[in-house]
Amino acid sequence: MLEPTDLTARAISELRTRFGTEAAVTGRAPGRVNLIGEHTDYNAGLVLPVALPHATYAAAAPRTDGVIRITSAQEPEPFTGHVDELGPEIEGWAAYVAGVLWTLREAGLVSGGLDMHLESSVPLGAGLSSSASVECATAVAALGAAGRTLDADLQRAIVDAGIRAETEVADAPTGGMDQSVAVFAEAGGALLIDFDSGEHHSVPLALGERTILVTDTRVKHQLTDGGYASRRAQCEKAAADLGLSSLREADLEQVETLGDEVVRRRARHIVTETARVEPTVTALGEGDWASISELFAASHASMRDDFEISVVELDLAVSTAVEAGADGARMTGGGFGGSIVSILPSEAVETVTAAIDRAFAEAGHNPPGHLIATPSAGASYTAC
Ligand code: GAF
Repeated sequence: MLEPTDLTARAISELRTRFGTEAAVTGRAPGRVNLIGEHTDYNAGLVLPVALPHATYAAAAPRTDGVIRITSAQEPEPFTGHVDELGPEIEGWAAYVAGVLWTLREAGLVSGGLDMHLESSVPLGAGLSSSASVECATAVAALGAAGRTLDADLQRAIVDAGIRAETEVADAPTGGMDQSVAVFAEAGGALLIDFDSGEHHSVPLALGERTILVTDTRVKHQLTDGGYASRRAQCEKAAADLGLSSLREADLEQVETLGDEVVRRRARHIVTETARVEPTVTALGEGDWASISELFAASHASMRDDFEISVVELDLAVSTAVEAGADGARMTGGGFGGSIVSILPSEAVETVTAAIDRAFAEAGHNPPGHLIATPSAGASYTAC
């Protein structure tokens, strides 16, 4: 099991070792697992993610000379720059950290330099939003170091800064779900976000003796490698062909009139997936596991067949989880690798994880990783 270790103390001591600096503030922002509503965010649709207990931790100290120095436990090269010289051309991993400092500076929210060190327990490339957790941990720590109070306006600004860093600096044309849940999630609930109205609220989960299990297939996924962007472009084409501003306004009858067969299937996924989100909220609130089983199965089939973002490892993990006793299982996140999410009786966790491990070994796949997704809180900072 991949444990959600609190890495605050390590971030503080690494900041001291690497820079000789005492932390003024520590920030934390979680990864996420999406329960349902996949690729619907950039189609003005609904999503239902949960914040993981696994998070990125940032320790930071402000500097008066404008210099920015950032290190990460997961990256060999430090980033060094000056706050007045940040721009959208920042490359590599620094796009997610220095990129956010640039977008925060553009928004007039930070103006000084800082030293920062990052640690993370969110698995990388697992479709669990490690990038957004890095962006939001960086932002919340930088804003804390700048003496800002984390109110609703500042939370919104962090989400926007993270989205801009990801889309304009890292060149990943993502939709905003990951940054929104990294900031707005409340412990114990899932976050229902409507990307048409911009509203979000925490919804209760009647989990009782049920567990949310995440299985990382260890097939690395990238949001910058073209597959994600091509799905987004096909959705935009479908909406344009139908004369709509987004697929949120489309119904199935309209979708079936689309001439291009591939574009039609992509649009069908978005319309059916959006329609599955509210019934999932109801079923989770009532502990209606039979409905979860059907909704998750339909969602996975739609991503596999209509949206074509699944891979054999994801399909195997899903079918094995269900055969071994999960109520429901589906791939989660951007796809082309990454993780599945299952909901299952807590007493079945060992049986299900062992069955997936065995199935992967028999198929010759790399061993998967498992974690328990206890619904956690969004980003915050603490003064040292
Ligand atoms: C990735 C993106 F970053 C999100 O915006 C979302 O589109 C998701 O894939 C798919 O639901 O995590």
